[in-house]
Amino acid sequence: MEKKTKLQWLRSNLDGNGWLYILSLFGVAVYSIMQLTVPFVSREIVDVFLTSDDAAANMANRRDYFFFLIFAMVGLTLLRTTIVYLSAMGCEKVSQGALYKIRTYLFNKIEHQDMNFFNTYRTGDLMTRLTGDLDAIRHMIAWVLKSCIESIFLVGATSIYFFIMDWRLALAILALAPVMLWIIILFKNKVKLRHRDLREKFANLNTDAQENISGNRVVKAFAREDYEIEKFDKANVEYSTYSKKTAMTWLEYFPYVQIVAELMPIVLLVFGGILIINKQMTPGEFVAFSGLCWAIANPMRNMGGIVNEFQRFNAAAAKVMEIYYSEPKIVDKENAIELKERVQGKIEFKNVSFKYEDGKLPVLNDVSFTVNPGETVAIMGETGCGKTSLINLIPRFYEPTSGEVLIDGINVSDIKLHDLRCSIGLASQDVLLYSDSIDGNIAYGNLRLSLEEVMKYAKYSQAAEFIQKMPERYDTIIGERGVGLSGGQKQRISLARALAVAPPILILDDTTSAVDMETEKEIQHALKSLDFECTKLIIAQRISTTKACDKILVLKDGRIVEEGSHDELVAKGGYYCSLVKLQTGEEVVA
Ligand code: DGT
Ligand code: MG
Repeated sequence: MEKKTKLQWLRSNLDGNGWLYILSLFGVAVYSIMQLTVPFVSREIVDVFLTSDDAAANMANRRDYFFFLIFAMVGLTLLRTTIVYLSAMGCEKVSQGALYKIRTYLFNKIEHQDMNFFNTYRTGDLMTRLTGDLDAIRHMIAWVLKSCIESIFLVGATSIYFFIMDWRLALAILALAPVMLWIIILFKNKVKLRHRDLREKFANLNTDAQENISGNRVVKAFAREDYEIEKFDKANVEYSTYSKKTAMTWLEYFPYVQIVAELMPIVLLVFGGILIINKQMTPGEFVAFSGLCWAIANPMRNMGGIVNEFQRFNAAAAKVMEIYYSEPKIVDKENAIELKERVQGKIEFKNVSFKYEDGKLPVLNDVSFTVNPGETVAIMGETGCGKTSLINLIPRFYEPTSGEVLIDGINVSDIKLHDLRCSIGLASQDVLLYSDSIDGNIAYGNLRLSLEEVMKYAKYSQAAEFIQKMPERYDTIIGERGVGLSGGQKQRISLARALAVAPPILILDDTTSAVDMETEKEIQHALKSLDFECTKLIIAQRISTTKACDKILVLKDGRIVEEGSHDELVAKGGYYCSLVKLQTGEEVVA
């Protein structure tokens, strides 16, 4: 995708409301210029009906004109108010539309990112991009650009009007503008970096809060509340101090802006006075000048706020655009193969090596093995030897550094990601259940499932019994992150969820580690009599699980060091054999 500047990017996201926005900003320009109409009409009233030599005669003879001016003043004010209202409504509508569009797009982008993305970005930071940063962008459309146009047109129109009335006085007043502009530029440069840092501090604060809330159980377990409060307070103080510092930046410059603004009426009084004394200017013109002095001074004063918001937008847009233009590395190839029929379930690893992008050492080294359709294969090995990393390569959560992973003889990187992942039922090591009903959690991968079917899968995973005892059975809502269920219960629901898609390939990552031996035995038994064909790859630590498998792979430091059936490996007398002895208590092998 072609990369755009921040403003171009903003324009491209106006979501079909581009013309409404242009019209609204045109309205802003019009009502800004119209601010001059009241002083213009007042000047005419003062000149013709109050101060001229024949004011009394004019009032008597040109009464109609007098009333016309009064009505014009009222009418124009009403018209201006209407335009102000409509323009503000227009800008608000456009900004909300753009906010909705960008937010939807960003969420979509995040949903389709690969694992590396989630390893890189912290949740709190992503949340900041989806909330605070997006609000700064909405504010840009609804207020900042509008105020900018307002100021430019008001100053522009007033300057022209001043020049028409008296170029000498206009020049004297406007001579102060470049000074003001210079101060604003100095401020802009300084506040730019402050906003970037402030935004970072805010993201840190959000990350701290998010990690703490989701990790509240660990905090409680270690009674670390005070420590966490102190840590959060530190981040909070830092953000608050920086916020103040950023706000104060304008106050550093404001006195100078104020001095320049205050100089305007003085210049007007001195120069205007001289011109009136010399009869080079009418009192009406002087009234118009002094009545409009604010139209130059105020926008200049407001420029500080506008520049401030501009820089906030800059910092936020940079963060949002980073996600907006980010592309996942793991995507469908151009001519990716669609899996039209259910796969047979053959899995092959051919000389696969793998290293995490941010990791230093390779996790898998030249791993080769084959699992035939319908087979059950166990993967064993010490903690950290690379079991989870290995199975993560099958659904393409990561790509091998070298070698190939194949399903039914097709390289997984050639298969459409959606079809590939729909062919795999995965119960991962870290169980995450949604704050939804048990029914909803089990049917997550297949929402068309009837309650009867959900119950069938719950039976396979030995979850049916405890679910029946729950207050609302399958309608019971599971608390956040599965609070309210035991570890083993969560694992069984996660297993039911993986089974519920009736996948041709089932991958279980230590799924029964928290389940008692008796229940585990029943699960093993149930897995043998599933009512659909499926190849099973099971990571397990217990011999009771691996014993009946067709094949067992033993991993050590990312290499397969033993491969064979239970009996073959016992006969071999290696790591597996020592594990058997250790777990059955026959003999401890050193
Ligand atoms: P387990 O579950 O404790 O029995 O261990 P395994 O065998 O499932 O180990 P695994 O595959 O999770 O980790 C293998 C190595 O890779 C280990 O040294 C930790 C490292 N590792 C795991 N996940 C990541 C990751 O996301 N990024 C990086 N850089 N390293 C990782
Ligand atoms: Mg693991």
